[in-house]
Amino acid sequence: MKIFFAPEQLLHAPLVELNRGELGPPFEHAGRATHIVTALEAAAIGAIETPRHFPESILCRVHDTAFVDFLRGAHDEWRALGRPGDALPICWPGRSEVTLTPPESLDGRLGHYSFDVMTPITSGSWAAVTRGADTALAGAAWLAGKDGGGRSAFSLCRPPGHDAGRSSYGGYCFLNNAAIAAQYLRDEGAERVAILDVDYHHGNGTQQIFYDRDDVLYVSIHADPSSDFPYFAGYRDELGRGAGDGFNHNLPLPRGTAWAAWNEAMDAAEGIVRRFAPEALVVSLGVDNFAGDPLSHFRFKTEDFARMGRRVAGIDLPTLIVFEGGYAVDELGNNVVSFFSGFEG
Ligand code: SP5
Ligand code: ZN
Repeated sequence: MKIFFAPEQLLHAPLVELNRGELGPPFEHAGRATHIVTALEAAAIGAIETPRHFPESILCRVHDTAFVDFLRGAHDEWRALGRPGDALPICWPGRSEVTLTPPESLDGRLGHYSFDVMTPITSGSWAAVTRGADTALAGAAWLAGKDGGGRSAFSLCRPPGHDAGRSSYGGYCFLNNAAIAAQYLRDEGAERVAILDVDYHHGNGTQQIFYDRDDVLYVSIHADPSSDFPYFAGYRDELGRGAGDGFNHNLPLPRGTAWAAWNEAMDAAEGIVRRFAPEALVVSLGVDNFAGDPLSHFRFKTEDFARMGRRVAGIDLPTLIVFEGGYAVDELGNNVVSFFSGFEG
């Protein structure tokens, strides 16, 4: 397996996360990535390559330029105001007072661009997330035959990306790595690209970015948003809009779901992907379906990720796997290695 990982991704290091009304240690931390790197090396899944740098303008193929500018400067602005620690939002527009214009105040813009309080902007966030995008792009370039090339790659991205929208961040995500990679594959000549999202959570950002389009299919299997984050998107009746009508598919499952029921949803997802006849597949891989995950409520065992990997390989397309969520830190490496043992097996 061709694996890409940029160590600068460790520079995003949130100090705290608000959980159940208390500030505690963040669930999304750099140790997630280092555990996976160690496990991939020990299992000899493949050599880990540092991605090259891609032009920043590529980010704006799926993200709003003003949003990208905001992310780049937000923590410097925060410090210039004499504030300590991480940049966090304090208020959001109410439903009746939505404005499309970002306010001048930094606090106004933090509320304008974010959708939750659990995604702090830290001093190293910009370096980390741009190198995360490079990590995804290097995998896409590998599939496109730009830098050598092959039929599959793993982009070990961290922090994750699938909750980040065209001009919104949240769910621990800032730049949408999978969307950036899918758009790159389109720009390099793939007529149709499918994104299959198997993270426990719905990828509301990816859905939003491609919601009006018929050239990038989004299919997601995830926890029912009526019980789980991101709560406000990921329902079965969200099927796309305009030209994109019929090119977005959500397969929500109840808490407690184990392999068998998930596997049945995967039958449906695979059918949707196959009917679309894409030239490439981007997989948003979260391993937060794991029974021991502290944020999640599915019942996957470590060996179920090998089954998941085998199902993904069975779709039989050029496939880029982009890492998303998974918070049971001590088991993350085993679960990712299990996925690749099935994918390559
Ligand atoms: C990429 C990804 O996996 N994003 C998901 C972000 C989920 N945010 C956490 C939701 C809040 C869960 N409540 C915590 C319960 C802890 N016992
Ligand atoms: Zn997740």
